[in-house]
Amino acid sequence: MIKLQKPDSFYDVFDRRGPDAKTTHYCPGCGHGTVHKLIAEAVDDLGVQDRVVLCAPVGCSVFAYYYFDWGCVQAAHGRAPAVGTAVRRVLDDAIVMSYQGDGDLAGIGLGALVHAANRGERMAVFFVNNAIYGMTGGQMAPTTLIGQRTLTTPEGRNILGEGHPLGMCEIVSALKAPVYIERVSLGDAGRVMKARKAIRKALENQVERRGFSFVEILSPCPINWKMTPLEARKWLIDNLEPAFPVRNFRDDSASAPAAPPAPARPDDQTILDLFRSEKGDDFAVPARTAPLEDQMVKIAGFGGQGVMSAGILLSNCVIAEGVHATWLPSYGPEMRGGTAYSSVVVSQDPIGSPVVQNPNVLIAMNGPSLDAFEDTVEPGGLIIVNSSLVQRRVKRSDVRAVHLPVSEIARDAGVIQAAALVALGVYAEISGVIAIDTLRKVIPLSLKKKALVEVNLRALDAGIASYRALPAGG
Ligand SMILES: Cc1ncc(C[n+]2csc(CCOP(=O)(O)OP(=O)(O)O)c2C)c(N)n1
Ligand code: SF4
Repeated sequence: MIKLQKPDSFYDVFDRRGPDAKTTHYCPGCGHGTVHKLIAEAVDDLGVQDRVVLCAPVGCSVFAYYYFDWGCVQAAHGRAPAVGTAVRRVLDDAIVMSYQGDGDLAGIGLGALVHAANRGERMAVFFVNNAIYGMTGGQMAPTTLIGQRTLTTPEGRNILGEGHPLGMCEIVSALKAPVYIERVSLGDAGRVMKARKAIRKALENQVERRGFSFVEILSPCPINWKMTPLEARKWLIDNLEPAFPVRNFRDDSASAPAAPPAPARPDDQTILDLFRSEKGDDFAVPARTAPLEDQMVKIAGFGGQGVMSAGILLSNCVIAEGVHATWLPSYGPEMRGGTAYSSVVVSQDPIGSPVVQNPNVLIAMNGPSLDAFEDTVEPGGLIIVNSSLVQRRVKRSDVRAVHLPVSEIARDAGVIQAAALVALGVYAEISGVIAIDTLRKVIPLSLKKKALVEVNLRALDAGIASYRALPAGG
């Protein structure tokens, strides 16, 4: 049934920035609005609005989330299929779709698209092909036609310099996994009705848990084609359609097997029990009872200082005490001697993101780390500085700074590689984030070489003793 009214899947008001922006931001005659409407109507009809997660692109449709009243994730340029893959893996029941332009999908994001298609990710990809980079003002796109004039091909696209237009349905058709592949057009009302059907089919496949669907929609960009909306529709039919034939490329929807439901994910208690049982029957640490403020920890230094293993150790201790933790490693691009840091988030509530942008705890194991991250620390936060290698003091006056020669302490204890562990012990001592006793129990389980247990524990104790011996305030 065709409804001549706003789909429920659209917000009532497109409340973008400020009081004045309450309408669509698309140019007159743009195809994006039409495609939005077709998708919103299909979702309404299928009754799945509450389950939709749309991975929005970079391009003119970057503001998709201002229009659609459902879950939206903004992906980096071209990476919507990769983000969709992640969403799919954690939300088994979601209706996952990506919405992408030609620069986004066929240019910068070609790899992400091809691999998602090749894996047969259970998602619907809506590819809006207007043969130009719309948002940035009309540069050549991978799908720009031979001879088509754009900002970057003022004489027209030339095969010799710029190659041939990429047929994305043709490329996706070369892969075995995709279930449904169709190219449609917005050239006139009849064509829009066919586009409507294809979009619906791709979403039905989602509802029925059937694989990867790809719908390419030839769409006008009057402003960058330098035409009126009517001229643009005609040009689309006369020029785009011959280069990109409108047709079905594959429809295995009826025969493709429906994905079985993913196994139920274990609850937090089960994960904790598993963790404890993996560590051995006699492993037990007291569960944490005192409330804990969220900790956003960055342990930064260079390779060989133990910044990664200190982060893992912290996370393991926290989990052993029954609290949530995430650990995220980050390595500099250098082969050797580059910066490396681990980010650890600790919270009594489930953690949404492992990224630590503004730590409330920074352990700076060398000078470049302090230089890079001192200003990012939250006011009132804690900075522990390895004064063996950092020549200067912390400049900030709105944070607590503790300067301790942790490399020397570790070396004197007999294990220079435990420098970050020494700093971690000091952090635990200052903050109470984990019990020192928990650290002492988890360290032996974390070390592959049992001969190193004793020296590591000695380094830990020496660090805590040095901290206690500091004048008040560190
Ligand atoms: C990493 C990165 N590179 C480049 C850009 C600039 N940029 C923004 S939109 C765009 C092209 C979008 O074109 P298309 O995907 O065809 O979508 P349309 O705007 O035509 O809908 C580019 C290159 C960016 N935002 N990020
Ligand atoms: S520039 Fe083109 S694609 Fe972008 S909103 Fe305008 S008409 Fe649409």
